[in-house]
Amino acid sequence: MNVIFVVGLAGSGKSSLVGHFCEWLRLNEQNAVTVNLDPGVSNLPYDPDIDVRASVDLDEIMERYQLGPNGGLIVAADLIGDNIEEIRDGLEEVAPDIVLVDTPGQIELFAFRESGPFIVDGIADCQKAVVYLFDGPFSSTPMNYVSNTYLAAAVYTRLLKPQVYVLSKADLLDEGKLHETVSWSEDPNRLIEALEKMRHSIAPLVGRDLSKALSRTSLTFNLTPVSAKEGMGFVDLNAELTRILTGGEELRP
Ligand SMILES: Nc1nc2c(ncn2[C@@H]2O[C@H](COP(=O)(O)OP(=O)(O)O)[C@@H](O)[C@H]2O)c(=O)[nH]1
Ligand SMILES: [Mg+2]
Repeated sequence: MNVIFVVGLAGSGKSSLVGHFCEWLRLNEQNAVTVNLDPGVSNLPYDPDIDVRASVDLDEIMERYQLGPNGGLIVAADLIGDNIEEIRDGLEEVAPDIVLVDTPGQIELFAFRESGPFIVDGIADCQKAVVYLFDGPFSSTPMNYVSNTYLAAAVYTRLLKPQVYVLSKADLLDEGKLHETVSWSEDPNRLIEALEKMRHSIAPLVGRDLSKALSRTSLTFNLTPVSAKEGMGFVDLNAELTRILTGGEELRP
């Protein structure tokens, strides 16, 4: 069994990717299942095989602790850790080859609370990977790209699992933008060039220093364009995951 956690900023397309990629895997005769770990979601674009909402009820938490939606989501995220045994047992029973895990809408509720790494460790004893989503339209400006790269690095320091990087919603980018954004992940000099073209007084300086730091720490990676909506890029994503899960890759971002 391989467990793949899909992580990214709120709205970056995690749930859509989990749903459509799972369908694609099944069409390709893979034994894949989905797990929803978002206690706050009301409408999912797929029907999860295992759903944390069965054991963590956001409305009930808000009522019991007299919390608003934000406080409720924080308590709910922490409670997922307490329910990890149930999810673990569910997975052992189904025994799939691939588990796609949809994580809570807000990235900090998963990656930056104690429960996140605890869930990653406790969900199963097997190979695990993280798919980190760079929201396509958001990440196609150089400054947003830089900040998202740092966030991806921060997620890595928290979860310590090999990461695969996806440029999501690729259907919303024209071909030029798409190639340019992907080129920044391959060559920090391209990113520095793009930052220098910006007409802002401080942003290019800050961005340039940050991107130089990125290149010094070898934070270059493959950014795989994917559109969950159009089913584009799944072959490449699958190849990246296979490479990282079976290739004995070094654990580095
Ligand atoms: N055009 C386009 N829209 C997408 C794609 N993936 C997600 N979306 C839209 O982006 C919004 C957020 O998606 P969702 O999967 O809920 O993001 P999450 O908050 O990260 O789980 C929704 O309106 C989706 O329909 C995609 O590949 N293409
Ligand atoms: Mg979601």
